[in-house]
Amino acid sequence: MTTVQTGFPKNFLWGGATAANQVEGAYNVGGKGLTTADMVPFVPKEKRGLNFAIDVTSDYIEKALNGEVDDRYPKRDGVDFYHRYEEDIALFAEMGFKAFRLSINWARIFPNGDDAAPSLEGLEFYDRVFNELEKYGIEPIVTLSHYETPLALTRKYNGWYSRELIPLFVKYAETLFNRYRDQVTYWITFNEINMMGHSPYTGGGVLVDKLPNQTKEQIAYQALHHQFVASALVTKLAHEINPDAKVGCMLARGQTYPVTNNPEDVLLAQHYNDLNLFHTDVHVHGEYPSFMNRYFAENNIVIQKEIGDDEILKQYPVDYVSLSYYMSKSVASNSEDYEQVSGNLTTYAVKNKYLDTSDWGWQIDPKGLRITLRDMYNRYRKPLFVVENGLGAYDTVEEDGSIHDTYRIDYLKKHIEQMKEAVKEGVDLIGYTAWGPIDLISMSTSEMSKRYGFIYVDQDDEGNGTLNRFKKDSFEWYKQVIATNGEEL
Ligand code: BGP
Repeated sequence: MTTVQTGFPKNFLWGGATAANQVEGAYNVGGKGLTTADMVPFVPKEKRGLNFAIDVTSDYIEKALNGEVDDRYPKRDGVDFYHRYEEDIALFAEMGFKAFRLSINWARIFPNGDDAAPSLEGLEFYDRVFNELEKYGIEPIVTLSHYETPLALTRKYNGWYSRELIPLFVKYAETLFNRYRDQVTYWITFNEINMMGHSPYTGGGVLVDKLPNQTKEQIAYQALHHQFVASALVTKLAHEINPDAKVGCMLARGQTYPVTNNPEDVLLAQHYNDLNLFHTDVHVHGEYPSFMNRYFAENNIVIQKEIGDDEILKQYPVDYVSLSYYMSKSVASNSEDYEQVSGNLTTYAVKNKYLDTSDWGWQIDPKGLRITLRDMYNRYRKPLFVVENGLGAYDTVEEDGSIHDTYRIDYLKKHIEQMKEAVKEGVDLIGYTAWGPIDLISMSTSEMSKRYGFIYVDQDDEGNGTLNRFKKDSFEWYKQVIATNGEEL
C-alpha cells in the first residue's frame, strides 16, 4: 500500500543557519588570517542599485592593507559569536534546535590558505563550538566555504580562478573531516555556489580587474569549474574518512516565472531556471547539462578543463541538495515595459503584481518555495534541505525591551506551511535551518539593521551597541513550531 506523508518526518532537522564571516567577529584574533569578506567596504543604501553586487578591486585591497583607505568593514566585527557562542548556543537549545548550520572560516584553520600545517588555535575554537552543540544534542551542519576565501590566496593566485586552490581546499577539508569525524555528519561544500556569476569576488575571491581581456562571465565559469572539481574531490574524501558522512551542494534558488504566458516569456523563464539549476545539475548528475553547450558557444565561453575532470565530476556526486530560498522572480522578454525589482543573483527581474516585497525589494513568495521544492525533487530525486530562508526586516525595540516581529512570524509560517505541502506531495525534505536565528551582519549590504533573527542583538549599522541579546516574539513562536514538529504554526 502506498503511504502518503502527512507532515514533517520524525527526525526533521529544525534549526538555524549562520556564516562565520557574518557572526564571529574577532577577525584578527586566534591567529586568523584575513579573508575576502574582511575587506568588503560598507556601501550606504543610497549608493546601492537594485542588483548591487559586491565588487572589490585589487587596487582597493592594496590600499586598504596599506591603511590608505579605511572604510568600515562591519563583517570583521560580526556579532561577536567568537566570544559569545556559549550564550548563543544555549539560546538555540532553548528554542529546541535539532540542527545548527555554521561555516568554518578557512583562514582560522589555514591563515594564508596554503600554510604547511593548520592552526591549532583556530581548530580549538571550533572544537569548543562543536562540544557545546553536542552538549545539547544539536546536529552541526557545516559549510566549508561561505564567502571566506583567505585573502592571501586572492592576492597570490586570484582566488578560485586558479586551479591551485583545488588541492589547498582539499587539504583544508581533509583536516576538518579527520578532526570532526565523530562530531559532524552533514557537510556543505560551497555556499550558494551560483554567487560566482553575480560577484566572483564574493563567491570565489576572484579579482576581475586582474583579467582585463576576459568577460566577467568567462572568468566566473572558469572559477566555478574549479569549485565543481574541488567539491567532487572533497565529497570523495569525506566518504573515505567517514562512510556515514553526508555531503551536499548549495544553491541560491528562486523560481523564475514568466511574467505572462507569451511563449517568449515562458522560454526566457525556463532559460533562467536552467542557468540557475545547472549548478546543481553538475553536482547531482556529475556532468554539465547539454543546454550549457549552446550557451557557452553563443557567449564565447571556453572552460579550460584538465584530463580527468569529467570523470571526477561523474564519480563523486553529492548526497543531498541544499538551497537558500528568499524570493521568486519574474522575467519578461520586453522587460522595459515593466517595473524593475531586485532579482536573485541575476541581472534583472520585473515586478510580479501578485507579490509583496520586503523592505529591500525582495519579492515574498511562500508558494514559490513549494514550486521550487517539487521541481528540484523531480529533477534530482535526492534529499533536499532548505538551509536558508527568512525575512530581513527592520525591528523596533519597545520601551520594555520587547520586539513584536509579527511580520517575521508571518513570513516564516507561510513558508513552513508550503514546505509541509511539498512534503505531503512526496518531496524528501530533511531539514529547515532559518537564516540568521540571531541577528547578524547582512551579506549583501553589510548592514546590521537588516535583521533576520529570533534573537535581537543590540548593535547598530555604525557598530555601536552593547551586543546584548534579547528574545523577539518569534523566539517563542519558533520554539513551539519545533516542539510540535511543524504542526502548530
Ligand atoms: C544568502 C547568503 C547569506 C545571507 C543571506 C541573506 O545569500 O548565503 O550569507 O546573508 O543570503 O542575505 P542578506 O544578508 O544580503 O540579506
